[in-house]
Amino acid sequence: MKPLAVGIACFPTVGGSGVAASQLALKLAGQGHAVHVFSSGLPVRLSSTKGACVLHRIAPVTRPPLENGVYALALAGEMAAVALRERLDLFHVHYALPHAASALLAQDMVARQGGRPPRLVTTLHGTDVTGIVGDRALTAVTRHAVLRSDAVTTPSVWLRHAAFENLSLPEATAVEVLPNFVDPVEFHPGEDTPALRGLFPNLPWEGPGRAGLLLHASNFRAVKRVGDAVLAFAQVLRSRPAALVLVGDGPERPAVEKLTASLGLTRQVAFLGEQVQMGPLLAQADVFVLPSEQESFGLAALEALASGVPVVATRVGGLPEVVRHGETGLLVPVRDAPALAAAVVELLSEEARRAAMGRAARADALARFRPEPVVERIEALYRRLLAAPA
Ligand code: GMT
Repeated sequence: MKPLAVGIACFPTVGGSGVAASQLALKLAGQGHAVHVFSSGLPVRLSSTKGACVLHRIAPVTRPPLENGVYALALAGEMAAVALRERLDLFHVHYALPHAASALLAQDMVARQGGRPPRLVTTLHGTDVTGIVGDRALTAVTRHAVLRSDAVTTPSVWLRHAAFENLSLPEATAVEVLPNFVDPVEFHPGEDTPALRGLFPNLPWEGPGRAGLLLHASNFRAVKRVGDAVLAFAQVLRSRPAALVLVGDGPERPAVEKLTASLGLTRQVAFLGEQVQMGPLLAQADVFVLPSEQESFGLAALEALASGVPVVATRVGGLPEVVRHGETGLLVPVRDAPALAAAVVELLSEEARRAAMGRAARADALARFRPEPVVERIEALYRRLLAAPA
């Protein structure tokens, strides 16, 4: 079949939508499609795979009086220019705003210049739908962009419902659930590399009653409730020796560091900052903790599962679609550090059960979230749109 020319717009940061978009870009490029990525920087997960996709970096506009909010327009201009030059078949944008609005403008520009406007696929990711509630203007623009898209997808059934509700979409709107996926080669159970444990040389890492290694990774936004992981960890320490590794960076990090210090835990908690290679880190953990207030899917949790690590997460959003309670991890109420701690202690205390859950986690991640079937469905969606009359 004829290779496609696809333009993918996404954020470059470590947030889940940028990761999902980068993984898709690489898979599509690997199948021979021409993939153009539009972003304000090099998306982290694309950094080690130079050349597979063409990056169109949208520079910030700093010229007065245009420095405020013109990114979306600069993005539209570049998307239109590339679409005309490279004859793009589709735009696939990740995270509704500003990307879908920019794509609509780019489509219009292409048509005005006599080109064939690329079809528009919008993938909603989470806070683009849940974080704008109460903001009438942004809700209206998101709704418009969704209704004008040729296809709309969400990574979970939960987010599909939320999109209908929050954006007041007509019942007939086609929104397809296409889950995020995980690369089982990049994320796999590790040989027993002790690097992370080496950060805590005074803990007993061997024998019965050995210490447990907890890991959390996120963009440290308020919605992640990273402080709950620290509060729960303090309670875990009352039952067993353990260490907590926090990966990522973001607005809440100073507050979480302050909380850690105020609890006297600086020697048992390590802040690693942003990391590109998550696979080898995850594989060393005993339990992955995700205390989020909201999570449309929880890609970080899926990466932990694929690494053979059971997940203790909150029972919110799409997380129950990813983590099977009692089989691949444990789900607890949100804002409940004691429940989080009890679930972690339960897993750390029952070594054989935790190991069995880790195996089940890997098997389930491979059974339900392998890249190939999802990428096949995305490609089929693209071809369906291109076959339909414009
Ligand atoms: O807010 C974030 O966590 C970042 C956000 C993003 O779009 O960058 O993540 C969302 O998309 C991910 C990929 O689909 C999902 O795994 C996350 O659950 C989702 N985050 C939220 O819904 C809070």
